[in-house]
Amino acid sequence: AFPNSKGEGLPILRVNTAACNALIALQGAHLLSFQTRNGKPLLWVSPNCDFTPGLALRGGIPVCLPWFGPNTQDPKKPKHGFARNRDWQLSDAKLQADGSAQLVFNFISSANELFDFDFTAQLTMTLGASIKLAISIKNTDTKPFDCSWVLHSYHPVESLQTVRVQGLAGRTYLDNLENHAVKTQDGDVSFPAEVDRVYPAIENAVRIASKPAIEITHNNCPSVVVWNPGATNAAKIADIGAGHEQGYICVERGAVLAEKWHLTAGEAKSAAVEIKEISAI
Ligand code: TA6
Repeated sequence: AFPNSKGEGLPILRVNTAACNALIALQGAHLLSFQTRNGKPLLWVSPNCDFTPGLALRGGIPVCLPWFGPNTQDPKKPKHGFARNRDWQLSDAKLQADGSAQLVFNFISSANELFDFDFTAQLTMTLGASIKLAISIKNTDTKPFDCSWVLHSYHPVESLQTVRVQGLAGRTYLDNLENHAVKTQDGDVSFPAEVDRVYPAIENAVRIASKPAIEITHNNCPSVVVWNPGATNAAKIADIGAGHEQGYICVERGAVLAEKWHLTAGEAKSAAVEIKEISAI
């Protein structure tokens, strides 16, 4: 368990194989760290992350669902849904023939005051030469619902001044800092100040040009979200803290805003992301 300042512990699974090392919190099926044997860490966790059970963890890959961002119907509901704050069940863990570890996590949610529908979610992590996350969400209710979600990954960067996100140049984005104003991305994404953007309809891979250099590929995740809070906001966010915005950027894949999923009664949809270290770009 990872203790917090009050000595309360959050249960953590440790994966140690010939291929990689990883840490996973059962809360949220939350991959906190990942590194191949000869590679660099691909995920960032805040030095001020609060490991109090039930609180969102700052870093790694939070799974945000059944909605992304503020709840559009009720701003009093928690941001990014509630799956990241609750325990998931580990239903299977095995070593595969290629040496990768595969873990399957399930989340079963009954209609509640936050979301009035029964649903289940499954996250399959395959950890070997890369991080592979496969997610499926099933409507187990008798009524249809809409849901939005992201795999909200935090990646370490060598320098916030020089890092670039490639694969989005010329694309349209919604600027969360200007009430979703529609803009066009001029060149690769850079981080001179706070950045909080949703790029819809991105089929291609995106790459983080830094050390490590990282490539993120996907299947069925149309939206890309890019976020860094900038210096002023980071200082105000307790579990980030002054200066720590320099250490990471979030490059997230999922289905948000107009690209949210509509699930009819009994329907399931799935998607996948692969995150891997690539040679310097
Ligand atoms: O994905 C970007 C974002 O929605 C930003 O607006 C930013 O606030 C971030 O997520 C973190 O949200 P959190 O609720 O984890 O503090």
